[in-house]
Amino acid sequence: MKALFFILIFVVIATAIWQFFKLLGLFKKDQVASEKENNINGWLMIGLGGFIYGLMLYSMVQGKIVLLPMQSASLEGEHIDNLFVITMGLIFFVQFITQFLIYYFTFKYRGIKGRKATFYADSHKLEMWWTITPTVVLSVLIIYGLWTWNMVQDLSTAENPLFIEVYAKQFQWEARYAGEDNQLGIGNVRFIKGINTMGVDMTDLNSADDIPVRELYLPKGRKVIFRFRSQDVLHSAYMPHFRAQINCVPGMITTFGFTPSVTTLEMRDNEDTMAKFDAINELRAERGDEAVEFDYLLLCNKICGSSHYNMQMKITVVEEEDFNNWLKDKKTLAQVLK
Ligand SMILES: [Cu+2]
Repeated sequence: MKALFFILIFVVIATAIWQFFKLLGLFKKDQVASEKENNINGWLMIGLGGFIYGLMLYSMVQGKIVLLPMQSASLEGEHIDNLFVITMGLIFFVQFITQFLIYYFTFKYRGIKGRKATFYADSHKLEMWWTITPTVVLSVLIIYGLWTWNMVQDLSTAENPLFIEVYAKQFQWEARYAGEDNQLGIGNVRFIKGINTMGVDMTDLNSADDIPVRELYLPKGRKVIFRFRSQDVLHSAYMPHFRAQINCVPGMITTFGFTPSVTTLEMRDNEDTMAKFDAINELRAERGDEAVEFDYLLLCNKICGSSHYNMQMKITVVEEEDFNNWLKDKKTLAQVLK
């Protein structure tokens, strides 16, 4: 397969070089393309247009199973989905028309004997419209995007939010809950020592009751405010089902918040999710891998080194009561580090 790929690339490059020298020859001999050549090129453009549209439809059908579940698992994610659908819908609409015009006009105005190009200097009216229309449309999109982002990132108005710190390192995630006081103690890479792997400052009074964990449980319906740190290089905390992503930057704290709205069990009952998961499990079966069950995931979305692909943490969304039960027998940092 690889060899075939290299041969194909070689053939394409060789053809390009051959065509280039042929073009140089045309200049010398002052040649003009024949009627037949013009027609071939015109029809080839129509063929290319058909191929592009075909490819587009094929990708839409084939790519369906790798898309996320349609239902956002967080309240804020619904706004991000709206933004995404509107933006993509608009792009789709515009490209559909533009593509058609590009291929059709190249065909329609191909070289024909006796036909001359019209000299058309400029039209202020036309230029005004094709400047104003995209400006207005793009401004509306940008303002809508900023409004959505500001609303999603407005973490100050949340009532009784849950605070969680997520710590990124090559190549795993660690996390801690803020504990009883709901305040996270200070963390800094300089405090990393022995099993204090998140570098929590234990002289900070807020640190003692923090609860270190290796997987995340989130309560449905309560705002969760994450703060992210990184130990070594740039990572990106990506929780696709909640439509959340933000960089984890060494020496810096970034934040993101969302309200989980669908429990893991509810998502497993969702038909759309299951249809996608069945398709994925079929592919896994073909490769001899065992079937997996749907789970929310925290993934790294910045290529951060050789095991980047495997940097993930399971997230389980449960009802508030189950969440409290899960958290209550976890050891605090003071108990772990004692
Ligand atoms: Cu990473």
